[in-house]
Amino acid sequence: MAMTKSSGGMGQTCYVYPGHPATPGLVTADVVYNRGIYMNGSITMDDGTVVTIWGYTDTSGGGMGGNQFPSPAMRVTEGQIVHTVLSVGNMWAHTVHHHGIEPSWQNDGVGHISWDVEGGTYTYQWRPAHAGTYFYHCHVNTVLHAEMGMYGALIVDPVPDPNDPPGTKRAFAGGPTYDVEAIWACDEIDPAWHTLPWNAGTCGGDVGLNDLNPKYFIITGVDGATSALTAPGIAVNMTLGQTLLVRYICAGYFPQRITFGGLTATVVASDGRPLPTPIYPTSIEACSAERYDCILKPTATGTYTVTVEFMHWITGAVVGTARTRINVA
Ligand SMILES: [Cu+2]
Repeated sequence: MAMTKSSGGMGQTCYVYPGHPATPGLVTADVVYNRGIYMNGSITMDDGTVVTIWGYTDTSGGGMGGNQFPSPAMRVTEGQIVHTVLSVGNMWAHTVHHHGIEPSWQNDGVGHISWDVEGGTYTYQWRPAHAGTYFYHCHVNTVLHAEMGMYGALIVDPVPDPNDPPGTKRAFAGGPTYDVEAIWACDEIDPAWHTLPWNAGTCGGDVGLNDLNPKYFIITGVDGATSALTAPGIAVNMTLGQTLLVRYICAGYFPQRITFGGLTATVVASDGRPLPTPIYPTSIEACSAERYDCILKPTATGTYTVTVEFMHWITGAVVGTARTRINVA
C-alpha cells in the first residue's frame, strides 16, 4: 500500500495513511460492535462551562447513534471472535485501538503502523485471550483525540464456570465473585485543548499538546466536583454483605491516586491480568491507560466517599480531585 498524504477533510493532513484494505482473514464473528463517529458532542461542567467532546456512536440500531460520553462500552467473553465495524462516513480519519488486546497489526488500530480509516468502513477483527478491564480509544493524533473523549470501556468476562450457580459473576476464571460493579474511567479536561481541530499539530506545528492545564476532573464522563457524587451509574448503591468490583481505568494523562473513603480494597488484577497474589493498598496510584480491578466488601453500612487525586507529572502536586460515593445500606 502506498503511503500517501491525504488531502483530508481539512485540506492539510499530514501522516495519514488512508488506504485501508479489506480485513485479512475475516471469519464469522461471535459478537459485532458497530461504531460511528461524532465530533459535535459536549458535556456541561458543574460550573456551567460547556466543553466540546468527540467520541464513538453505536450505529447498530441504524442511523448515526447518540452522542454518549464515554463512548458505549463493549463487553465480550474470553475467546470470542469480535468484529468492531468502524464507519467514519465522510468524517476525517479515526481508528479503534482496543487497548491491551493483542490482535494482528492490521487490526490494532494504530494509524502510524497500519492505516487510519478515512472514508468508508473498516472491520477490526480481534479475540480477547484474558478476562479483565480494558478500554478502547482512537489512535489518530492520539494525544488530542483521546483527550477529546474518544474512548469507552472494554470488559472481557471469563467463560462461565459450569460449577458456579447460574448468574455468578467473576472477575476472571477462578477469580473472585462479585455482586455489584462500578466502571470508573478517571480523566482530566483542559478546555483549551477542546477547541483544537482534528489534525492539530500533525503537520509539525506547536499547538500546545505538550502543555496540559486541566480545569476539570471527571469520573466516567461526569464532573467529579459535585455531580459524580450522586450520578446514576457512577455512585454505587449496594447492600451490606454484597461484594463490589471496581474497574478503575486511568483515562487521563496525569498520574492519579484513588482512595475508597476508608474501605479496604483488594486489588486482584491489573491491565487484564490477575495478580499472583492480591494486594491490599490504602491507595492505588495509576498512570495513563493503567487499569486496576479492586474488590471491596464493606463491613458496615454507611456512605463512603471515593477520592481520585490528579497529580502533576513533574511536580507531583495534586492539581485536582474527583469524587464519587459508595452507599452501603
Ligand atoms: Cu480520532
